[in-house]
Amino acid sequence: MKQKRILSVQDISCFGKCANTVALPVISAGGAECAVLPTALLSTHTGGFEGYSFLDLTAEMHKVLAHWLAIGIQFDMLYTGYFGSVEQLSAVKDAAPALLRDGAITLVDPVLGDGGKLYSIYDSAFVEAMRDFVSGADIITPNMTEACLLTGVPYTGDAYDDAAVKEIFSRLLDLHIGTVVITGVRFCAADADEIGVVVMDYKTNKRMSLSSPRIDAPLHGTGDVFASALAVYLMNGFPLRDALTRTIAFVTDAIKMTSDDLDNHWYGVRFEESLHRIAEDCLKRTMENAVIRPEKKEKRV
Ligand code: PXL
Repeated sequence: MKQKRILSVQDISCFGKCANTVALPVISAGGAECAVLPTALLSTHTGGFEGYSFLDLTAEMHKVLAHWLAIGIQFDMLYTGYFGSVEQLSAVKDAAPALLRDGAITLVDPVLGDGGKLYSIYDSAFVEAMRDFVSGADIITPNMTEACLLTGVPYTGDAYDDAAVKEIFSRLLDLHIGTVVITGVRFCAADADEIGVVVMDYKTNKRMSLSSPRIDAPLHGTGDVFASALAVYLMNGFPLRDALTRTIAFVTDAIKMTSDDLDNHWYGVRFEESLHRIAEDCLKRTMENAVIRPEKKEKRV
């Protein structure tokens, strides 16, 4: 069977575990090939380290894309995260049609902010450009802050708010997105404190929520671990609900591991020891598909 190939467009934070340093191992564990188009090079991520270095890679991105287009490299999925500028968004949007194989999936994690605040490197023009960038995507994975920034719905916290979620889904309708997965939503009740996702599948016009008990460990990069796992589960052909359930189980496992070691591991998710879940799930699915559908001979590309 032909191996799937994913392009991950986000930064390389050399230390700290987020963006591409998470996407590479998580996607590889799921058996897909992961290529990277780095948007910036940072000494560490921006979530808690003082004095980090930052190299904007916009100029280099143009060169990498031009080279790939010239030699005809193509992908089965475009997966994007942290961008450094509006120019980077347009460069990727313009190149996407030629970079993607027929039937390719576009997964956009519209990194903009958290806790109700826009990250300080961004401004309203960037938010507007991100709104344009997410239009037409197959799946997007904003947190509650990002969903509010994309739609102009006032942010009232991460706790599930039915009216706000309804308004967000209604305002995103015009953007022709396949599925919106709002991440990091808290479901609190007298006897429960859960965290999970609220999903709108515009193709079927169905909504669903999935959650698991919340572990109190606010960790930078959790969204990247989540989006990378979801990307590779979808790439392996898991249906949406199944992919989300397995992604949540993986992230929960990794956060549990981290929270037991928070003094040492305050800067990111200790996900490595949970990668076997993704590897096992994806290998099993590949084997099942191989048994059900004997492989046709593929042309060499
Ligand atoms: O987790 C998203 C992310 C990725 N990369 C960098 C970031 C952030 C969020 O703050 O700062 C450099």
